[in-house]
Amino acid sequence: MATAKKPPEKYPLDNSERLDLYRKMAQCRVLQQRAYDLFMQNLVKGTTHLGQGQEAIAAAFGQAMKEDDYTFCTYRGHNHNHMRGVTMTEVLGELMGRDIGLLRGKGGSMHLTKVENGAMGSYAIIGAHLPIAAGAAWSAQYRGTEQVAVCFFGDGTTNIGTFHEALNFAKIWNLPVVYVCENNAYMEYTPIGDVTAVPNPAADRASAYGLEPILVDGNDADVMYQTAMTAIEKARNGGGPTLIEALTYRHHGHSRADPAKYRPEEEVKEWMKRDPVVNYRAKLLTIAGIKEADLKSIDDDVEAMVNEATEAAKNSPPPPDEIAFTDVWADGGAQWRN
Ligand SMILES: Cc1ncc(C[n+]2csc(CCOP(=O)(O)OP(=O)(O)O)c2C)c(N)n1
Ligand SMILES: [Mg+2]
Repeated sequence: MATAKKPPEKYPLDNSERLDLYRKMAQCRVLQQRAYDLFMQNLVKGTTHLGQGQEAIAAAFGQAMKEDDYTFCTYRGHNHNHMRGVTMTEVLGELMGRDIGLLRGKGGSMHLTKVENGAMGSYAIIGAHLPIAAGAAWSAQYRGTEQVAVCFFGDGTTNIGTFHEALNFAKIWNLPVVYVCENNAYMEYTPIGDVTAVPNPAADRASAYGLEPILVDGNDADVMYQTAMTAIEKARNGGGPTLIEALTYRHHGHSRADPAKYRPEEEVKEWMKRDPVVNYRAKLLTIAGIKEADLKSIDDDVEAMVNEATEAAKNSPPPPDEIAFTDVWADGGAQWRN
């Protein structure tokens, strides 16, 4: 059984980089919170899967990745897309079905994709994107571009066949890909431990694919940054794939339909004490040269950013008919059924 370890601090951050990492986490937090509020106001169409509590992982990778690297993520992917430069307006507009949205309001929460930014899709089919990420990494290897593919998925996904197939291919072809299992302890409503043969669903299986077991605190932004940099640099320098299991917790239910009553109160309380955003903010205040005013100014900026995005999304109309009926299966007629 693997145990969570702190990676060595090979990539030290200076104060401005630390503040940048905090800003990224704060952006993710307010974006998710605003998506929740808009859902409660009945302004979001369809469901949403939020990532409050898991921000350190998205933000640390956002900081560690280069502009032309690839991100593959799940339906819980607002933060991962935002960290690749998808704006808050594009995310909120999309959730609200507005023309200003990333996909002009036609994709919704679970399909955020911006290929020109390397945000290669949010996948709602569990495990679907793991082999696709291997394919993107293979393409980068073949073209010799030094791009790295990073693929985020949940603990439940480790019990799907594609997890095992993708890892095997990644290893035998020595692909520049980083697989990041965000172990938030639950797959929809089921504790992962109830349905999995090993305690750490990703790390305990790494050796089956010739990989080092890596189990880290996914709520510690500094740990996540060191882990991300180590894996990405290894991939970029021809060292092949890495599988990371990052321990974390989602603050809310699986999706907006889920009040999450199945989680023991004590467990929720314990994890709320390990809030990645609150704790990183507190940690930064203990570092020489960082002051409350620096953090407050970030908090204010981020609040202004999300307010502006909310207004822009609310003021945008739905897509016009000629857009609404293109790039969809039906094209307005029934011909496709024949
Ligand atoms: C192939 C497939 N089977 C089942 C589902 C239904 N489903 C949606 S989310 C989910 C749980 C996934 O849990 P996990 O991988 O831990 O991700 P998390 O939601 O916790 O981020 C399931 C079973 C699906 N989308 N795709
Ligand atoms: Mg999960």
